[in-house]
Amino acid sequence: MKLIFATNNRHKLTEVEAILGGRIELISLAECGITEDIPETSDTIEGNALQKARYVYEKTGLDCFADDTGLEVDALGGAPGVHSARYATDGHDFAANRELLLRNMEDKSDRRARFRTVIALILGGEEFLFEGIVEGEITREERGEGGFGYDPMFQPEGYELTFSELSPEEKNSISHRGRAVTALAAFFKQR
Ligand code: ITT
Repeated sequence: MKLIFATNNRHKLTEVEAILGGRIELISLAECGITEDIPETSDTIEGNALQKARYVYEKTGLDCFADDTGLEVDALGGAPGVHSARYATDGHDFAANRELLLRNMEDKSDRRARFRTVIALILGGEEFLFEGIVEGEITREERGEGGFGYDPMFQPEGYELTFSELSPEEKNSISHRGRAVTALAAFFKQR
């Protein structure tokens, strides 16, 4: 089956393709002629995922899904949360976002945090939501080269390595997005 994945983030596309392992053929936004930035103006992760999926469904009339992810840090009252992409600047400046987070965490001893992903699927006009969460902590410095976004400073619970230091397969097997996509795949298997 074919599904549009409503994302402009190529790292996400690669990750989700790897997790689905060819069971579902993903169509990118570029392939269906959507080149503009899709608005993400909701104040919740669920709301943004739905907003992105509805935008694409209204434009194409085709089955599609979008994911929205937030990094929720306990010592910062859940920030950056829904604002994770634009924490430091208006754009998606991963390095600037990490730098600001490290600075805001300098004097914090409570390092607990979690990544939360919500996938919104629109299938034949019907809407479905899937969630994936991974608990962990914010490290005191960046470590590793892999992944993207906040990966070099997020150490998942039970591991001594950051998401950037784990292999893509290891990250996908325990990550927020991995768990949400696994729930999505199980939903299709059941139908
Ligand atoms: P799209 O909306 O086009 O899908 P995006 O980059 O805006 O892409 P999100 O709004 O879902 O993606 O994610 C917000 C930010 O959270 C993102 O820019 C990254 O900085 C961070 N993020 C998301 N998933 C991540 C992951 O697996 N590892 C590290 N950081 C992640």
